[in-house]
Amino acid sequence: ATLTLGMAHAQTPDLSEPPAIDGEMVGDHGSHTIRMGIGLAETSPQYLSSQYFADILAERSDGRLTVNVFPNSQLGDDVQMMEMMQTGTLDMSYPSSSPATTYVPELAAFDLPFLLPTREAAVAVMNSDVAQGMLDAFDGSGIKALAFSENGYRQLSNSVRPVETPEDVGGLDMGGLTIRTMENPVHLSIWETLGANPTPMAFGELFSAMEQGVVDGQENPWSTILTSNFHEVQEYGSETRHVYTPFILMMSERTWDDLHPEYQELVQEAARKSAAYEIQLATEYDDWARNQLEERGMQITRLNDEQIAAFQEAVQPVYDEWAPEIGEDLIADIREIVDETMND
Ligand code: TF8
Repeated sequence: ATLTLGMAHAQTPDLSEPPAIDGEMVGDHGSHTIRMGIGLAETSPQYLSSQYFADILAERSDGRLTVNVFPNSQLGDDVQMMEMMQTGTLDMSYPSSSPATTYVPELAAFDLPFLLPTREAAVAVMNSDVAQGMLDAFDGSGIKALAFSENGYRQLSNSVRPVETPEDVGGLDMGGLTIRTMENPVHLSIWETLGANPTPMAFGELFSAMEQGVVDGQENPWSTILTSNFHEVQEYGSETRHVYTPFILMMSERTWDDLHPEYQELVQEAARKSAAYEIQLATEYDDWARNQLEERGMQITRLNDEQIAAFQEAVQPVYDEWAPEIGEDLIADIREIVDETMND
């Protein structure tokens, strides 16, 4: 039992329980079974908060609204599952904002490196009217975007060498690292600018690509690296925190339109509550997962302010290239929200 308990504990920190489910029962407007596909493992904040979302719906509808959550990218990757929601063959998913820029280009603001210096600033932006405008911009696309939550600060990992500086990425005479990126043009630009060879790839293919040496490295939050067991094929980690990526909780518009308005209100309320809980879990996971990765033998380089500044300076051309495309005003609005949180 101890070993089992130990093994179970190995993949999750002592996480906060979700808030008690309160609120009125909704009326009887028929029964619905909702299929939801997500990318990450059952130990991830993404999965645990999705189960809380399901529990809220079940409890407040007296069991008439059932959500079945399928983890580990088993129903497809982020891009495929968004297409499946558009055509109505999947009811819900929880992709990163980065591959969703094909639907709402303004989301690419979140892919600008080092734009959100603290989690407080990132949460303030995700809770802002600017962010709500991005969610509303999905209307009519076949996807109803319900809420932002935290995928998190992205960290670089690789199987070749420790990375402390941009030169370690580009390799100079050693040749640039081949880094898997999400399917997002700003991320491609970041790693090209750093002298790497960026390779866009679906998350579900990443583990075997690293295992076979098709790519040298990838970048994701520590909790994803741990819960997806990337440490088994990645020796080196660098605490770059180069991008803060949100998740977006989404429902097919076909599924949404089939729901009675009272059910729609409950779905929206449950989305906001489960997204807030997900951010809490992601926060509790972050440093703990990094420490767990070190305990499992990953050599993690923490970067000091000067080393981070060197990366910030090295990726400035990404802003020069993408700010006009994304919108200087939008970026200014986001920076204003960030500044307000930093001045408190
Ligand atoms: C990535 C993303 C993914 C998440 C997950 C599939 O690197 O960070 O880990 O979107 O839901 O592709």
